[in-house]
Amino acid sequence: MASFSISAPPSGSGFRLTVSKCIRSSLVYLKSKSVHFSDNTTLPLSFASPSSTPQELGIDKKGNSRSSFAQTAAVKQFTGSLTRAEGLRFAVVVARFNEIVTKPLLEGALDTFRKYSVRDEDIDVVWVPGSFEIGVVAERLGKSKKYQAILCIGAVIRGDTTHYDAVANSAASGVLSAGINSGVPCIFGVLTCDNMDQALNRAGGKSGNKGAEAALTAIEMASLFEHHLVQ
Ligand code: INI
Repeated sequence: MASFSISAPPSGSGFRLTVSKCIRSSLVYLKSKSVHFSDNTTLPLSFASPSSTPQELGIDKKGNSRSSFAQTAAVKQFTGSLTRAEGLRFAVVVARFNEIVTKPLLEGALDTFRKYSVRDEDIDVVWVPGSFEIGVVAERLGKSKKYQAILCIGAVIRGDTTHYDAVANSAASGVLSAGINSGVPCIFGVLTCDNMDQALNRAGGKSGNKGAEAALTAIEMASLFEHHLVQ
């Protein structure tokens, strides 16, 4: 715990307060208290809030701050929950291009929604020709305000032409714009891979299923917006 010591300077005209262990955060709020000395003088002092434990301040047993942002009881923190998904509505926009990859990504996403108590009737799936078309549809769905999050699924696989970069970049900026313009979280579940092997590995193969992971992100963001942020 941080400790303080007080000593009278030679002149007796004031006191010096020494913080013997350093609290690095400037977010430690001080409250008034007083200290009594053997010569009957009383010095009003300021300390951290009495309820501020080292843990609350993010300080470990050696007195070091865990992060540069010490937490205080006064700071509210919000995070979406994965356990309050029932009743949330989702749209999934999925590209038909490279369907051998996007279908298992979609299945992974739907399995995850079910596992986290999202009802089938609260999920709409919209198919589009390729990843390039995802953004415009996601934005329309977002603006409908029927859904708490839009999950976007596609697979862009590098070929011999620069088409890959154009499609991959357009898909990413399209999904980003859709979220910003509609005010509804639009989740980027579009794989951008060097080859088909890599893509299949990420669609239920040895690297997991990125569709399932993106569905978790969708639930967390939907919950954050629905339960904590003013629409
Ligand atoms: N669409 C994809 O989703 N993935 C790709 O890898 C891809 N490549 O490589 O061409 C692709 N192209 C189609 C594109 O998304 C559009 O549907 C098309 O350009 C028409 O606008």
